[in-house]
Amino acid sequence: MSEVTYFTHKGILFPINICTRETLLYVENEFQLLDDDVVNVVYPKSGTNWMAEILCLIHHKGDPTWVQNVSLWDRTPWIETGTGMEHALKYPPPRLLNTHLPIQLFPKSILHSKAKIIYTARNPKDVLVSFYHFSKSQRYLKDPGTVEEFLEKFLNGKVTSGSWFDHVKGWMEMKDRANFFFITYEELKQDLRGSVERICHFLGKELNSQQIDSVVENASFHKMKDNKMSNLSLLPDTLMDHTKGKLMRKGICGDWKTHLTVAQSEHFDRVYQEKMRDVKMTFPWD
Ligand code: PPS
Repeated sequence: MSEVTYFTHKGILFPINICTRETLLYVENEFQLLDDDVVNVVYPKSGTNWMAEILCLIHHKGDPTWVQNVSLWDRTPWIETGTGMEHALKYPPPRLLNTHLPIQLFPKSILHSKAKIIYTARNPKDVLVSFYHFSKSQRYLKDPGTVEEFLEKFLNGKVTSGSWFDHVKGWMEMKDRANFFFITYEELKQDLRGSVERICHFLGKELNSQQIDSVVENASFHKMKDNKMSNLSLLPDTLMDHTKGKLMRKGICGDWKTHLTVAQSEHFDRVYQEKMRDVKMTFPWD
């Protein structure tokens, strides 16, 4: 296996094995968002696949046939990757698209599109822990080293998709737009049904009570963990070493408490307060 390498595009790290500068420039400057697109925007390890599954189930009014038979990456192409973009361009509308891009690299066509954006954020300490574990299994991500080493990289934005702080702050500039919906992983965990109802309302989708029940049931951690179309177990061995980790790891809030020392957590808090001091919002983890 060749050594994992990243390249820097406009200050953000991307894995060389799955992204190219050409695709990133194409996505930013040429890719046309359509008015009926729904874009799932998420910093890595914050609930991307979960929200994608929810959106797919809503799209089919709770019928799980699609999510049980078509892989998640075919249902919701990851637009900043070469294969994801190829797939997005062939996708019959209405499209469901995924991205981890920070706002400054997002398609400029959003400025004149009514495409709907759903942004999911998660407690960054849990993101860090999830990212740390996932990095061990993904062949296109560098080995994270120790928790201490990865913590420093994470706090300094020296991880793929860049700084968590910049990502969240950048996207929060959209929060008052009618075509933007903000939710947290913690809200999904606390009240999945209520969250699904709010998402349906935002999307203008009317699902009856049984259909909502089916979305909730089929997007549960256990259903997704057992669904090979959603749990990444079908990812080729060239991309993922399945012996070293799983996408559906724990799916809980607060796992950081079992990984970070008191000193690491306090250090994290200091950096968080400094970097987020100009943000006039409160989050469930504050
Ligand atoms: S990725 O690889 O960046 O796209 O990862 P992402 O999907 O954003 O995040 C993976 C984490 O989300 C958890 N997950 C879920 N939690 C609860 N319920 C459901 N249905 C669910 N689906 C995915 C997954 O377990 C990862 O979190 P950790 O903490 O590692 O378990």
